[in-house]
Amino acid sequence: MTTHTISTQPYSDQKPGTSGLRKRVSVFQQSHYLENFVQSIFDTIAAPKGATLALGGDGRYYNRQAIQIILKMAAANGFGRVLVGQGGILSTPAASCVIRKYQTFGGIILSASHNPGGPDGDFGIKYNTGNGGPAPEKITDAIFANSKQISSYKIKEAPDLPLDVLGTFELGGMQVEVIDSVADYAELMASIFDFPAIRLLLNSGFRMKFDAMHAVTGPYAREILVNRLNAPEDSLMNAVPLEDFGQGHPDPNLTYAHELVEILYGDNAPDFGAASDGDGDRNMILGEHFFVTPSDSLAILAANASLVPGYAKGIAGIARSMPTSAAADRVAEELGIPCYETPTGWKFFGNLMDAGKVTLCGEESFGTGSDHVREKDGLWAVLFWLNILAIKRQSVETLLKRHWARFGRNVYSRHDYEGLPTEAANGIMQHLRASFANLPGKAFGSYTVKSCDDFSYTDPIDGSVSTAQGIRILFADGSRIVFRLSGTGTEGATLRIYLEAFEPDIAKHDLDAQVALAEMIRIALQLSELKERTGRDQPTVIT
Ligand code: G16
Repeated sequence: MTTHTISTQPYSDQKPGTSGLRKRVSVFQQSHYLENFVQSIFDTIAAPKGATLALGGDGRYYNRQAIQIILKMAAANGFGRVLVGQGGILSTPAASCVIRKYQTFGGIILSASHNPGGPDGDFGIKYNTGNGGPAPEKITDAIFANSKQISSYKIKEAPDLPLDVLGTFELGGMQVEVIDSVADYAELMASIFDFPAIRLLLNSGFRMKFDAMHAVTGPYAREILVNRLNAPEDSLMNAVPLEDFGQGHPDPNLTYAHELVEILYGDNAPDFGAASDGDGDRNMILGEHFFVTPSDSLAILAANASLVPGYAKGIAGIARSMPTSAAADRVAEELGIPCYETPTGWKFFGNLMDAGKVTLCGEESFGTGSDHVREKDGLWAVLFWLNILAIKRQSVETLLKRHWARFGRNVYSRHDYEGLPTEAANGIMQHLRASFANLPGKAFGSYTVKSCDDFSYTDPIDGSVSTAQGIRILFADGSRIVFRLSGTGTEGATLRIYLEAFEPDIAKHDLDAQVALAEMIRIALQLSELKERTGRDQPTVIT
């Protein structure tokens, strides 16, 4: 098979964001666009000849075409073997599992996560290193640098491979192994959780609904929840993956997973509800008429980890992203283990996990996970919750209320303003930075500013420094407001406002978060001049 070296021109916009390169499908369909980025990855990682790569995606529109192109480029660039998920499918945590289990050199994951799909939707690509985790910034920066000076890429001339059939194929001297997308992951879950206890729970009148949102977790949930744990088939909804996610927005939150939310808040609601996103790494947890914030979810998992066989020996530490509430910190303190605060992005947890410093990690953006892989993991979180409920036999609400009674409640909410003009959003951040000098000591209603900064992080393992990771306004009573621009959107800018107040008083734990945080919400709007600068004062999404 002939290897072609194709001349190309660089694109200037291939800078990976919070999690890889995410763009509209039409952007990826531009001539050589995908190829340029893939070649930039290969040039950056300089894998030894004959190395093994893992490859798979969330099955969204353009996944199949992209997989075929990447296979031909991998062969032309000297890879010896590629493990590819059947039909080109691997959820993000399953890809991380495959990379680790088969010790591949690294992996390429095709996903724009929770962003909508289809011809008018988004596509994405990212590289994960041999530990199974997203490439750290020094690699993504180098990929971007290479993408700006690329002049050619290499590709084999070969027919497309039949990826729906399990088996091994040859592509220009490279082996392509089409593997079962679900089996390795399901085995890993069975090795961590108390499946017999969960099976008993699911067969004792406990009712659950899992919403796969027409995305990648459908087959994983069917194999694990229905086939292995005997959950009734109607425990699953939207479990057949579609290239356009049924034209939905596969983001498991109160706004976009409204179908599930209506069931859990409706009459005769099930005991437990959960949803996962486009690529299976996010999760939302609901009880009967009850929403668990992702920050609280991390704290609950940490506090109850000893009930899960895989963590029964104890957890080494916890890490959370900076905007995530400090609920987990309180648990860590009681357990006598460290709690690390990192910038937003799962890639920042990798070093801590590799060094054995943390076992559980979590983010307010509906991500929780552990060192079983190096990605956040939606179904893992669902199984963790089921394992806890199977042992404790309490409702989700009771579990939370008892947790708050013991640790206090970090009342928390995130307000997203999506689709803002980029200039206006940058203007808000600049304005906030410019007010740092005047804010400390100033009183706003019952809150007084203690300090403010732009969060920066020095990785304790490799010493790398990441600056400008979000603006923090810290108040004297421990409450805080964080302002940050999203790094995963593809249209305009999204401003995220994270609000947190600590409430030790059990009598106030029943208050709705929006009510409890009403004054802070007003302060956030005042400090940011959001309405004056954008004309908006109502968020598009509240979580
Ligand atoms: C990605 C990252 C997460 C991050 C999230 C939100 O999630 O993997 O670590 O917390 O984006 O990022 P932002 O606030 O910049 O939009 P996913 O699920 O999209 O891969």
